[in-house]
Amino acid sequence: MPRKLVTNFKVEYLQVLDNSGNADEELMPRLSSEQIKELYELMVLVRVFDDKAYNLQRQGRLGTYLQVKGQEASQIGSAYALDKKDWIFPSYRESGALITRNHPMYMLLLYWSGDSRGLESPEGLNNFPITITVGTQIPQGTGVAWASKILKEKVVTMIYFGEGATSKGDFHEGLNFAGVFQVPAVFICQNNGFAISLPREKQTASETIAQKAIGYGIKGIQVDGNDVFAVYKAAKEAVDKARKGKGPTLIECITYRLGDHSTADDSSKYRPKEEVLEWQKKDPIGRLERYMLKNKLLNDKNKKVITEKSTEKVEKAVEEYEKVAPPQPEDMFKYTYAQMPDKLQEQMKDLKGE
Ligand SMILES: Cc1ncc(C[n+]2csc(CCOP(=O)(O)OP(=O)(O)O)c2C)c(N)n1
Repeated sequence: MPRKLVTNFKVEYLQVLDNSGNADEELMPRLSSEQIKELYELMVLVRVFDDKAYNLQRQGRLGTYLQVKGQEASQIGSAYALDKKDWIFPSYRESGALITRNHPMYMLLLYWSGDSRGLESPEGLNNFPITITVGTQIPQGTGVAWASKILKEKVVTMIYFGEGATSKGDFHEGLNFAGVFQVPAVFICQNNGFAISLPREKQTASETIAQKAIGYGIKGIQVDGNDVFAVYKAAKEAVDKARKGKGPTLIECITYRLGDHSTADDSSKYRPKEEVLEWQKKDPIGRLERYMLKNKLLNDKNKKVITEKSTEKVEKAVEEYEKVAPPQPEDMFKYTYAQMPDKLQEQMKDLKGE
């Protein structure tokens, strides 16, 4: 069948809240004052958690950690648009999305100490485990979304990844499949400027990540990823559309990683200090604060209380994490085979001194 060649396309860009904290009332998503406060509290909690996890690693109390810092609006604004029964597929940088989805903070710390028990999603929470292998969660999440469609569950799957992951085959396979089978998935690409030290410009020759959706017959949209209202609005529309059986969406959140790639990285080696300082001025939390102060949703007193409460919650999580007894050494033999091969049985006996 002959197809019409599309020679002209436009990628929509959405910003609701400017950096001075002024919202475009026409574009403002439907959010109550309570919901705006909840978004703010989540953003502060995630920032406090993130800073604490980083410091714990520096003190030798955590194995490794990948900071969210700067990307809170992208993660919290998107996860906030989901219902409890929906699924998320996070990468390693998604503490913000996971905390929004009620994954216990002490378990996140446990995971980053190298203990896989920290990834067990508590009963009733549809959070898939963190994926370290770049991009593999994209086709997996697409498959879960397809299953929801087959089962007519009206459940949406939100899949998180960075712009670097879009260079992997997994991204293209996942989006192609999602487009062909019109699965209820929302793809959240956090374009934070870098894949470790590789800048976005060297990652892909395409002008935007969002336009890649067009090749798969999917809607693609770019949003200001440091604007929690824009992210929430785009995500809510995409989630509602997916739930109605109207297909997937790719959302490119333009944001910036304010910290290093990981606790094993030194980003001053590959990006100028001035660039980081420029993005610090666009901090998503400060932007929401300015909006809330102007609209009398926040004052200096309750701002202080919110930070104190977050610190208390995080300190409690650290205490709980440090109380967890280490796993049994023989666990390392247990979960690969249904029936343990003789060699492994021998090694396990050795370990136990039998
Ligand atoms: C398959 C695979 N290749 C390489 C790596 C090493 N690695 C870890 S993170 C990363 C960069 C990913 O960048 P991006 O997708 O933009 O996400 P970001 O870290 O910026 O959130 C790479 C190459 C990996 N974990 N998995």
